[in-house]
Amino acid sequence: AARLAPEEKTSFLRKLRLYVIVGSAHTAGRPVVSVAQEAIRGGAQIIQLREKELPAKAFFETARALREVTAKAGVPLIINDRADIAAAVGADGVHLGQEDLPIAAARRILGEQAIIGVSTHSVAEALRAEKEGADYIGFGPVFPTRTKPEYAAQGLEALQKVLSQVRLPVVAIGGITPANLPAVIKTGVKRIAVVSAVASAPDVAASAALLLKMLEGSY
Ligand code: TZP
Ligand code: MG
Repeated sequence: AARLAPEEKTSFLRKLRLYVIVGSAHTAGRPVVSVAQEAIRGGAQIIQLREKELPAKAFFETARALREVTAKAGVPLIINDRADIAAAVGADGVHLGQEDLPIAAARRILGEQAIIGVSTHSVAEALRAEKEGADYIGFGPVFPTRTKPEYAAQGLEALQKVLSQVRLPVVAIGGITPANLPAVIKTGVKRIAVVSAVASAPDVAASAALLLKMLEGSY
């Protein structure tokens, strides 16, 4: 299972820099598990499995395989949307959208030690997630992205506003690439999550390594 001990959770999230999201829609036809392994080799510090189309059975099977490789690597695994699948594979936590289970309900399934993240798209949503007991918030899309085309880009100023009002660890997400990362870092944000910039890249490990290096230069 390789779950983080309760006292490790907060410090892990504070130190987190590079959050990589994988899913079968975003790995350019390559197996999700091998893409995740490459991302970890490059420096991904946490892996999220995001499957929006797979039936529960196939989602579960991928999650179970990812749990094995992430546990071996000592990298936490987060499951998108599905607290039940997270519990069933012994994942470290769940990432909830605004239409998913409430945080308290997910905690009843996963326990106090679970990492619960919430997707937010405005300052108000970010503050609400903090009040409701999230461990971190994702904020975005910072830039327009084909990975989540139904959401309007929030921009760097909104990100800055969230950073100034929220005490939880904030993870910037949406359209982030090595080209625009310097501008993202200038807002003061320490953590980013990416899908395509790593999972769809020709060289997954090298792409993760470059992003991590840029983030670490930002202390
Ligand atoms: N939430 C906000 S933007 C986004 C999610 C899941 C997609 C990020 O994908 P990419 O490919 O890194 O832009
Ligand atoms: Mg969701």
